[in-house]
Amino acid sequence: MANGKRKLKRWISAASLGGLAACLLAFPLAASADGLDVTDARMRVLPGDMPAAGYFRLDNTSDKRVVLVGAKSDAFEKVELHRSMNKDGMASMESVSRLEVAPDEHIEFAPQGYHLMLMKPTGALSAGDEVEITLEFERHDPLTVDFEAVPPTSM
Ligand SMILES: [Cu+2]
Repeated sequence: MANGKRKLKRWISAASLGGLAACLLAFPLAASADGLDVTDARMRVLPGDMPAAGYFRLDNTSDKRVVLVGAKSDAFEKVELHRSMNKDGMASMESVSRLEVAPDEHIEFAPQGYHLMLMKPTGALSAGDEVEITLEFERHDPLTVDFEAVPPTSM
């Protein structure tokens, strides 16, 4: 049931772009809307209640600056934008309130850098699951992306 709904949603978003683009969009775990492309969306899941980390690449193909300001998901009670850093040899992370992407630029959320901190999962997650996460922007419609859950070792 849930799976059927997800497939339908993906079909609709692909169909809205029409023609050849629809074929290209049939690749899983990619989403596009109005000058934004998200690819390689994946999420490292850890056992139990530990937070998961979400990674992806966001391309701004529009001629305007876009600003990522947050994310949310029904699968987690809390989602924050974070950046990992190394201070005096100590690994730490800080939360990021906004992240600008200039036209024709991209940002990469990847291990040791920017990540979505996905806290308090509302249900059990395991590798292979697909979870919808909605990215939120300043002055741009939100974009919902399927993230694939992967084990920590596959990053
Ligand atoms: Cu974090």
